[in-house]
Amino acid sequence: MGIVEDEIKKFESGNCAENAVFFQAMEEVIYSIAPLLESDDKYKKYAILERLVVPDRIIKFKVTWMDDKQNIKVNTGYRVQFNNALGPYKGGLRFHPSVNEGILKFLGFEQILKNALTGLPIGGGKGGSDFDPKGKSDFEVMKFCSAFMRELRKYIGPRIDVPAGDIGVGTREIGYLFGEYKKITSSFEGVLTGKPSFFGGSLMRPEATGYGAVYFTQTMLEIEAKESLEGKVCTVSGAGNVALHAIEKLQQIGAITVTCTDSKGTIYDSRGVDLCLLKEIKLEKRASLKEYIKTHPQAKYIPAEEYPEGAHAVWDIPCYAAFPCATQNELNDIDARNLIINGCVSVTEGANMPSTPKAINDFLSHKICFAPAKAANAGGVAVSEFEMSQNASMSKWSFEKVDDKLKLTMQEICKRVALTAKEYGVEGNYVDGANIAGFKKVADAMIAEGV
Ligand code: NDP
Ligand code: 2IT
Repeated sequence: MGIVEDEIKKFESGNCAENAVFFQAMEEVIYSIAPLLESDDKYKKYAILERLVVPDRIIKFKVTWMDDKQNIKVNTGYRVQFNNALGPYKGGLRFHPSVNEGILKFLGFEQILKNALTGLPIGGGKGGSDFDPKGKSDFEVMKFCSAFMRELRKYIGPRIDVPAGDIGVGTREIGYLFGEYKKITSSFEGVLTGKPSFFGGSLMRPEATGYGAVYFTQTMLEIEAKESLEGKVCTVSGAGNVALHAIEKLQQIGAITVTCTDSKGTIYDSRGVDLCLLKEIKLEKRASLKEYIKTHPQAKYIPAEEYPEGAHAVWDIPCYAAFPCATQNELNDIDARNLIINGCVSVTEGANMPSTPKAINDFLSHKICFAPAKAANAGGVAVSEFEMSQNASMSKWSFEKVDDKLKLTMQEICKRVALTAKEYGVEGNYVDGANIAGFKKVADAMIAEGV
């Protein structure tokens, strides 16, 4: 039995349906780092893998709140404090009805290696709730956030654990969470990132993940001697924080972005999507993408259920570069084949683990430039760390300063990942490069810190 099978077997007993996405994330890392484990027995000696795949702690709590009709509601809240070898636990909060321990373990595990790749002093964690902000009034969201923070605040702190946003948690939610923390503790401190910029939030945090994914892609295409994104057709999935800002940056550099999606359907606008309208629909009205065609009848709206089972309309539209920016496993092997047949050259994961393992294998075997999430979407957490820095020194950086630092960080991550892949004999494989580079950094810290 090879080292990969040996390692995977150790964890098999925990592989239940709820943990499927966590195992998917973990198996990918084990496959990638096998050459490292084989070449240096210190990782085995210090049982790094066994220690890395088990969170330091999982906090689970009840959240009771009252809706606008005075009905009492109960949700479950979580914080997975995964690993703090490199710095305080750091990672987002997700509010979505699908949230469970398995999803948060997958996200927390990815976050450890992602944060390591940034080169900044941050560990990995993730949290959230099965609360669904969709269709709730501002007051209901506020009441939920207050109740959530009344429990969460016992476990977090600027040097302990610093949550931020993710799906369903944006500037509005972080504002309410921060307000409650401050009321309880009387302490105005950087305990959350992604705060509104007029009270402690970093400029450019909302833009950071999407912009960062584009900066990463530009560097990757340069390293791989491919044509740049200027003037090229791009497809993007999602219509939330990451997707909208990826579209924004792509438009700024002269690419033509023709799609976006939400959970109900896809917009295809061959003239390039109207970003102002999208922001109005998704950020202000919090409505369905279907509204887009009222203003732009030339565009197509494809409802999710009308597309053949097993494939996604957005990945069947010819493009030079694709940016999956919605959610996990939204791009499968059928989608990958459609992209490849249609001449796609580059795929960048703005979302966390949007491509299935089979899709990734197809991309790699067809020499598509493939930028994995933990490297390509690290711009969000990097600017979160910049926000922690600003809060700790009571300072405020300009938009230009943050943007310059973000660009540099993404370029450095990309180069390090490419170099690591080359060093380990898998040149051009950014998946292995990212996993090896991230793992090494955390593992070496764990060894140096003792058991
Ligand atoms: P948002 O909540 O702002 O937007 C999420 C988007 O994805 C929405 O358009 C939503 O559609 C769609 N979506 C969510 N779940 C599903 C689903 N099950 N099926 C289809 N579509 C879905 O989240 P973000 O933009 O912040 O996050 C998107 C991805 O990026 C996630 O994977 C997140 O983990 C990752 N990420 C986010 C970072 C950040 O800084 N925010 C940083 C790094 C990664 P609808 O509106 O219909 O719900
Ligand atoms: O997945 C992610 O990197 C995030 N949701 C952002 C985490 C953060 O702490 O900014």
